[in-house]
Amino acid sequence: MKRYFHPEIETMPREQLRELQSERLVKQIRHVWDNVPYYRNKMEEKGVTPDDIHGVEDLPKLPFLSKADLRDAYPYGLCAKPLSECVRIQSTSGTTGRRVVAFYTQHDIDLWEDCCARAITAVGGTNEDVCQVCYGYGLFTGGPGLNGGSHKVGCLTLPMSSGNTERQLQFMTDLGATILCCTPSYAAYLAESAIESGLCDKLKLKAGIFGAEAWTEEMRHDIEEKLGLKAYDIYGLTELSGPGVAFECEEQRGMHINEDHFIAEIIDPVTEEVLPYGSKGELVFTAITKEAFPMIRYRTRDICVLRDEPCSCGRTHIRMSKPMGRSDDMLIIRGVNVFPSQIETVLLNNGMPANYQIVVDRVNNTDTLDVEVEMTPETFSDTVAEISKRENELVNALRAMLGITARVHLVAPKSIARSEGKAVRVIDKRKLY
Ligand code: DLL
Repeated sequence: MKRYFHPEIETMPREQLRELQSERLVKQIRHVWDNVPYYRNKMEEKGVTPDDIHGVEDLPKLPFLSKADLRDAYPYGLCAKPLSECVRIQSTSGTTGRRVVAFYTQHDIDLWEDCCARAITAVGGTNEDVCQVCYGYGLFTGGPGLNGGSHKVGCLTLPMSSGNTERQLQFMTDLGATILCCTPSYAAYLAESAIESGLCDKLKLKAGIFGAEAWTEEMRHDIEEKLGLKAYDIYGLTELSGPGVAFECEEQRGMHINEDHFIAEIIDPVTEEVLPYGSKGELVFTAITKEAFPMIRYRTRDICVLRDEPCSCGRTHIRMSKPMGRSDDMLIIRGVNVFPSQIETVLLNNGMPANYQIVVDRVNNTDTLDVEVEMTPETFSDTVAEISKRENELVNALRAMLGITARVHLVAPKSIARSEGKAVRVIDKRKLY
């Protein structure tokens, strides 16, 4: 069976890989300097020019890039190719105010799909497989990325997109899907639905490629048992192309980073000092092959550990642990990126006081979002009908801002516990990290 999609690259001796990275980095820095004034300004501020960059060892000389920079430069400010050469955009699963828009040339899409093809091959995928992709298609990168990878491997691809569970199960059983790609929470939901409908013995699934949100080892075992497959993790973010930045192999112990395309560093999120492999810190990536949206030292805000110990699968690329949290306050709820500050904005814009609490939980493998808001003494005397009308207005306003539905509970004044230090705005009961 084919074990690697790109054997020479995936098993390349580390020294040679570093040389390749250095060569690509030098070229990439010249590319952004010449084509993106935003990068040039940031580099000039730090007193560094392309002449100072000779290889990977010079990476720490370069300035970091953050989500704030992306917002600053929105929409075209970080695009490094003329629009006539760009063929696609994708965007984060966030919201209006905070959306990240990433640009791709055809070459960028090709390399991204290669990364996803490596992930599919690593779980045993070949042209004999039927690959059901139930990540969302459209602006979200999950569907298009895995779809492209599946084509490259030669699988029969079922471009299902998300939702419509009954139809998913029908195609899965009728067409004999062998590989399932979706978020881990949707995989768990599909498993439960398959059990309820008595379809489990009709399933032919052998592997699942699950990512885009945090999930635990317990969840992995549960999904594996219920769907009768091996469940593999996959990591990525829109800014860097999408899924396939890193993926798990048969060892299922950490995700190999596609290091010929992405150089990974771990930093202390406060001091910004680069930490050695094995330390826990914030993951920073430099994309060394992307043409339209290069990303130099991009701070992902994901906290994790990098390990360079050899892997029994034969791949030489380093592995990252599952993300263990974030160094900002972003929540991922039903696959959508949500910042507590957005919820606060909606509440304040709708005349509510800033006394609120956000409660996130996972019930029957689906994330729930509850927002408790204190009423003012004046509104507290309203009738039940008026209060419920108010709650519905807030539900609609939150949906417009976040793109997902929250339950809103108006509660009595002063009923939310006050904190002596920082207010506890978010209670995340999911225990994912
Ligand atoms: O979630 C891309 C993706 C699609 C990855 C499909 C895997 C599968 P964004 O919407 O930009 O892109 O969200 C990126 O999601 O910074 C992490 O915080 C989180 N994330 C992604 N993969 C994982 C994972 C896609 N395997 C943000 N485990 C990232 C935990 C993940 N968190």
